Amino acid sequence: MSGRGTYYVTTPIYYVNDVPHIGHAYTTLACDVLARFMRLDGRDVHFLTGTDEHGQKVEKAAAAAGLAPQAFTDKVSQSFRDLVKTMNFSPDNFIRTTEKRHYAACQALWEKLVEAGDIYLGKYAGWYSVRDEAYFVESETEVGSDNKRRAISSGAEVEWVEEPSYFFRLSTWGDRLLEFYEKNPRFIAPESRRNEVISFVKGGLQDLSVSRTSFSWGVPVPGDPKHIMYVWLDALTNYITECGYPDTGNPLWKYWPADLHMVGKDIIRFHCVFWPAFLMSAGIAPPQRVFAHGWWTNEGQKISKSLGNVIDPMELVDAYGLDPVRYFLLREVPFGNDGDLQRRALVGRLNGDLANAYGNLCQRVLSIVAKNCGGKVPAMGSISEVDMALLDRAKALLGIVRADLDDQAFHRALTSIWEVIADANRYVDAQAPWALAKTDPARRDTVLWVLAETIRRVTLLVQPFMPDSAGKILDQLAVPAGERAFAAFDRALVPDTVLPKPQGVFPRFVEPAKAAS
Ligand code: ME8
Repeated sequence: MSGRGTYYVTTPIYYVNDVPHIGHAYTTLACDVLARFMRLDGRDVHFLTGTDEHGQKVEKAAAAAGLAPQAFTDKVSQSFRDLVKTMNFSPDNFIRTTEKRHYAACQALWEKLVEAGDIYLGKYAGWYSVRDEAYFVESETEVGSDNKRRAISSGAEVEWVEEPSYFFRLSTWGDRLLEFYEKNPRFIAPESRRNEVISFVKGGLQDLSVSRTSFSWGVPVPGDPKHIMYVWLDALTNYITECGYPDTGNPLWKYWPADLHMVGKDIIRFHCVFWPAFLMSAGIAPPQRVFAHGWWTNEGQKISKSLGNVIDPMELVDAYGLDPVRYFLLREVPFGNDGDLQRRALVGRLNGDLANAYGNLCQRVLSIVAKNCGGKVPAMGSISEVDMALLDRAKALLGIVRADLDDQAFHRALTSIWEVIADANRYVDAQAPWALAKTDPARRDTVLWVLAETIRRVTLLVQPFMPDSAGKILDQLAVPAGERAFAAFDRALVPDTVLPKPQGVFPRFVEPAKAAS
């Protein structure tokens, strides 16, 4: 699929006030699967993740840890880089907002906004939530029974802030934003989020405070360093810092505008309202798409530090294995919806979809081949209608998965792949190759070839989701490294190729307590 150009996909950059949790792993996983898929599909991919290191929230967390902000962010940022390794993510770069080049990009963007006449000096008097790093009008807050005022959307406490501040004339951007959404129907997904953003903008926008003077951990405003930039203006800029901004001659500038910013549903307003307005004001093209995914709960409960039920992705991987966790997170819940993480469901998928369906198919076919066909890819004789039906279904998968991933419908892509796995399992049962050994060895070989070939196609498409496991299965089919990209999808296994000894790839999960007894 070369010739389809570049593909730039980004995760939000994560606050370093705390260590990574399942929400971070989920967002980056979705991007990782897209990046891997697009690379295999011949696209020139740039996949960016990183950490958001400025602002009051991080400054407070550093103080609580008794560390200077830079030392603190160095430490916590590392735990996000460790997560990249644990989860086998494949970013092309990991950006930090404390990098020098990022300061330069933020200040250059600021100057463009000033030149456009969209920045003025005023005074902010209103509510601010440090946890959300967001401003709220009073009607977006409520006072609880404990007499504390909180943001209704997030439940985070707000505090009254009154300080000199630069403002961005967001109030003048409403019509231009609505026109932009109208002309670019794919800009916000899923549809429910698009409607939410449109009605927010139609409700009228207020000018946005874009600098703070009451603390200092951030990027100084050019020409007025008492002010530091609002952390969201700073953070959003990371996406263009990476491409070399303001140097649009930088070789990485070819990736802008980004194909996709993946975000959680809580940060859609920043990405779909503020960000395109900043960019259009500065004369820069907005990104092509923002997808807002849902939130996980833990066994039915909202995840929160105070409830002590934060899910550590590393722990999940230790308990269930990396690829099963990657599979489960994207298969269990229609992407875009909220989901509940239940261990019972995870084990069900691991044993059902992975061990019984896919693992068993590979194991059955490859061990019969090893025993009966001299450990070589069997000879393909004449192909019957049933053989062709299975081969055709496997062949059609690439187009189906490509279309699903264009819509970020990971669950649909996986469902389609697993339907072919189920077809292949039914075909094994119906054709019973073990029974053909004596009566019709040529037919047995053909059946086994059809199955091995189906496993090859399916596994090529499983690679982005479960890279290690798919790699092991392709090794067992002796598919050369150079034939694992989708350009080789329509080639076929070559009879007589020597195969390594088969080995199970998806063991059944047995509860540790039961395993010990
Ligand atoms: O928002 N389930 O960073 P962050 C799923 N620095 N996703 C969840 C989740 C859950 N239970 N909890 C959180 C920021 N998330 C900013 C981004 S980008 C220019 C700046 C997701 O570390 C959440 O939706 O607070 C968000 O997308 C991501 O974790 C990071 O949040």
